[in-house]
Amino acid sequence: MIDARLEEEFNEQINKELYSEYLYLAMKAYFQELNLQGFVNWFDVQVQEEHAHAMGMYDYLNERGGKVDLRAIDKPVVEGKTIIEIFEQVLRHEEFVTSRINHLADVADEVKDRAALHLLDWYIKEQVEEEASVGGVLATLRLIGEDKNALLQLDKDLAARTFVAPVIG
Ligand code: OFO
Repeated sequence: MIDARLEEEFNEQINKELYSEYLYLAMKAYFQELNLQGFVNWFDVQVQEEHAHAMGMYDYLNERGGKVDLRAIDKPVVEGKTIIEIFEQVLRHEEFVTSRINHLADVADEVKDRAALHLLDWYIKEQVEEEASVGGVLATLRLIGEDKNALLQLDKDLAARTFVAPVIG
């Protein structure tokens, strides 16, 4: 049986992961308007990954005899007005999620839940990858500046990203 405090933290994090899915869906729409299909694809993969992250915790709560308690998902706010600003927001968001996952691991540590810590190790590694992947796109965007041809080349590169269902835990 899972500790009640940890159960609450997992439920809150399921909500944050579903919010991430929603936020990236909103950003995908921004790139659809610009007809940058590689960026659309990049966000589409991001959307699917966030859904998988939420479901990993959902399944885990069920497995551990916890109760899944779904909450309202906030309206996603795309703050950026330019492509770079959008990716800066993505990076800030991922850093926030990393801090949330670290907090969950702290709680799991406090209640001595080793199984949860093992699961959260996967999420900790995933966040390192997420931040690196977003940081990589952001660095390229900064190099590109106003060069439209280079932007179209990046769009082509991002079209190659594919979703691979993660094996969580
Ligand atoms: Fe779920 O990793 Fe992004 O938010």
